[in-house]
Amino acid sequence: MRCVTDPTEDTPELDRPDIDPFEVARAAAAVIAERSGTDHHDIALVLGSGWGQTGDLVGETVATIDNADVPGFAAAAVAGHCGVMRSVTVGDTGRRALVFGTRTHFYEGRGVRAVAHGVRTAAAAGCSTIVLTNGCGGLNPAWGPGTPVLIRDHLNLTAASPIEGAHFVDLTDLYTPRLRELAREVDPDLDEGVYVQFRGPHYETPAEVAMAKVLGGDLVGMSTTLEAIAARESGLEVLGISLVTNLAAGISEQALSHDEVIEAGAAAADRCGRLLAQIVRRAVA
Ligand code: 8IG
Repeated sequence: MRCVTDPTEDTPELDRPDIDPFEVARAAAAVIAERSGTDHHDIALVLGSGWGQTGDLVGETVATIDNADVPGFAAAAVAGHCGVMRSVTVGDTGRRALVFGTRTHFYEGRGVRAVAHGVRTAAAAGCSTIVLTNGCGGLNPAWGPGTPVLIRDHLNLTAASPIEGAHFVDLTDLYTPRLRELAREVDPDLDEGVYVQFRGPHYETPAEVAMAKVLGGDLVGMSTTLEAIAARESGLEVLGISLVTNLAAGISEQALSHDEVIEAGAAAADRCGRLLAQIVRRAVA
């Protein structure tokens, strides 16, 4: 595995002004096509915290590709662990899913292009739908650790956008209503909420969580909104699902025990895995 990249390289490739991020995404898609034996993927999944194992139920893995082998995915800023992406069959539908085992977070400091690169690569690989998952804090005390929640809308508090130039993308139905309905057909108990992306990497103060609540937020995390915006810019339909792994700061009277979170996470893996597999199957049907 060529996962360790050169930390002395001071400008991450994607960030250079002479680079076209969409061209790098096309180059990435070409590598994926070569390694996976198909130039067309139908749906992409980004697996966030707590979702790592859930991709396995989608179908058979046809190819596993080191991120470091794919243009734009090798991080100059972060040495070491790099993750993989997989090409997976979707049940017996004949469709193919591109499953990203990791994502680049805005707080990593590699810039918005690196954050959006997976999404743009998915679009270049032919995907028309992307499922963005994450682990997050919950503001609703009824959502215990291990509760999956559909993202209905978001508040992007990063003060950044993945879009460059005067390109005014409509975000009215960013999280496609049809895909949310489909998810609720699979699991009628799924609640919906507004996801608030903070820059991180620190968690929120209780006052910031209270602010998020006043603003209409239900979930707090450090990912997803910039990716969702980039996805819409690229013409993808977006489904967002959060896994509440902890109550947000100040919501619970006491800090949750780690054991409780682990337990809830393990119990949720099964539900989330089946949920994701069935959603993906229906989404490509
Ligand atoms: I897991 O409580 C997870 N990720 N911002 N706040 C933010 N991100 C998170 C949290 C949380 N829990």
